[in-house]
Amino acid sequence: MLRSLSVRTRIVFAVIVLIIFIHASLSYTSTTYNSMTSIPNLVQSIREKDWHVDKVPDQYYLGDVTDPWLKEPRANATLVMLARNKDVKGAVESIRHLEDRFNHRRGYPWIFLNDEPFDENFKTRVKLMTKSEVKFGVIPKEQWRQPSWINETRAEEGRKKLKAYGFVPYADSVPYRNMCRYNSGYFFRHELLRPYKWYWRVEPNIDYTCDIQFDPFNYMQEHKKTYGFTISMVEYIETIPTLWDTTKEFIRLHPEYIAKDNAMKFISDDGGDSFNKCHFWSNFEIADLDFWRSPAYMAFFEYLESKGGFYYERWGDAPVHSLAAALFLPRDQLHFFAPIGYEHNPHNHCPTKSSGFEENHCQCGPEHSFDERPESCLGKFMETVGALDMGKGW
Ligand SMILES: Nc1nc2c(ncn2[C@@H]2O[C@H](COP(=O)(O)OP(=O)(O)OP(=O)(O)O)[C@@H](O)[C@H]2O)c(=O)[nH]1
Ligand SMILES: [Mg+2]
Repeated sequence: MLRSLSVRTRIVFAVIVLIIFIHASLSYTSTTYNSMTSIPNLVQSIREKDWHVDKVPDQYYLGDVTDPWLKEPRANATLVMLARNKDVKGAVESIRHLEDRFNHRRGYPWIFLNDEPFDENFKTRVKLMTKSEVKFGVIPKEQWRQPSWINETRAEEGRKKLKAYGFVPYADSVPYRNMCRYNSGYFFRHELLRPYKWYWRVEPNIDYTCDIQFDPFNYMQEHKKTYGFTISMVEYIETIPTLWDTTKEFIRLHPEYIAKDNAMKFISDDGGDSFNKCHFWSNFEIADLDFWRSPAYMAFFEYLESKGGFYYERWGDAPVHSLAAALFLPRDQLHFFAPIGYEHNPHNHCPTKSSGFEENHCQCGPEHSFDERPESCLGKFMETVGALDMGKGW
C-alpha cells in the first residue's frame, strides 16, 4: 500500500510517525514533559489564561472574580494597626487571618501606625499579605510622650504603686501609657485616617477564627450603629482608681453630652453612683471615627488629659472608650458582633451555634468562649440593650 503513495506523502507519513515516537518516548521518560503536554492540563492552562485576562487588573484581584460580594460597594473604611517594627511576625499573622477570613473578598485598605518609622522588613512583609492598598504612618512625637507638665515624681510613685500589686500588666511601663493615651485621644486624628469614617482596629498576634461572610462596616452603616465589639469584661480597677469620679465630674460639667437612652446600666449597677468595671475590650473595635471626633468625646478626652490619669494612674483606652460610648451614645448604637470569632490571647469570643459557628466554619471551641466566663460583661450588655437572645440578629 505504501508503495502506491507518492514520495512526498511517504516523507510526511514518516515524519508524523517519528513525532509520535518521540512524543511517546518523552512522555514515558519525563514526568515534566508528560504533565505539560497532557490534554487535560493543556485545557486547564488555557482556562487559567482566560481566568487571568486583564478584566481585573492584578492590584484589584481579590479572589474569585465571579464572587458577587466583590461588587457590593465598600464603606468609607480602613483597617488600622498600631505596631512596632519588632511586632512584624505577629502583625503578618493577624493580617493573614483577617485577609483569609474576610478582607480578600472586600479589599479594604490597611493603615499601619508606629511611633517611629517602619523599617523595610516590616513594610515588605506586610505588603506580601494583602492585595489591598497599604499605608504606613508615623505618629507625631508630641502625641507619644509623657507631657512636660506631668509631675514625674508623682507619675513614678504611681508606677511603683501599681507594680507593687504584682499582678497588673504593664504596671510600670511608660510606653504602654503612651499607647493607651494615643489610642484614647489621637489615633483618629492621624492624617492617614482623616479621609475615613469607619475603622476596624487590629492588633499583632490576634486571630479571626470564623469566616466573616458579611461586611461589618456596611452592617454598622445600615443599622445605624456607632461602636462594635466582640469581648467585654471587667477592668483591673487598680489601673483606674479615679477614672470614674473624674467621669462623674465631667458629666456634672457637661450634662448636655449625655445621651437620653444611654447605656449607663452597662457600666453601673446603681444608676451611676459607682462603676461596675465593665468595659469593651478595645483591641477589637469596629467603630465610627466621627464619634471620637465629636465635641462630646473631644471635650471628654481633654478633661481626662488635664487630670493626668494616663500617667499618674494607668488609664486604658478600653475603659475610656467604653465610658464614652456608654454615656454619649444611645444604647442601640452599640453593637455586639456575635458571629465574628475573635481571639486575643488569652481570651476569645467564639460564636454559638445560633450565631453562625457552623456556617462560618469556626475553628474556635465554643466551650472556651470568654462569653461563658464570670468576668464577661456580655450578660450585662444584653440586659442593657434589652436583648433576649444572642442569636444571629446580633
Ligand atoms: N508603635 C508602637 N505600638 C505599640 C507600642 N506598645 C504597644 N503598641 C501597640 O498597641 C497595641 C496594644 O498594645 P499591646 O501590647 O497589645 O497591649 P495589650 O493588648 O493591652 O496587651 P497584650 O496582652 O500584650 O496584647 C498593639 O497594636 C501594639 O502593637 C509601642 O511602644 N509602639
Ligand atoms: Mg494586645
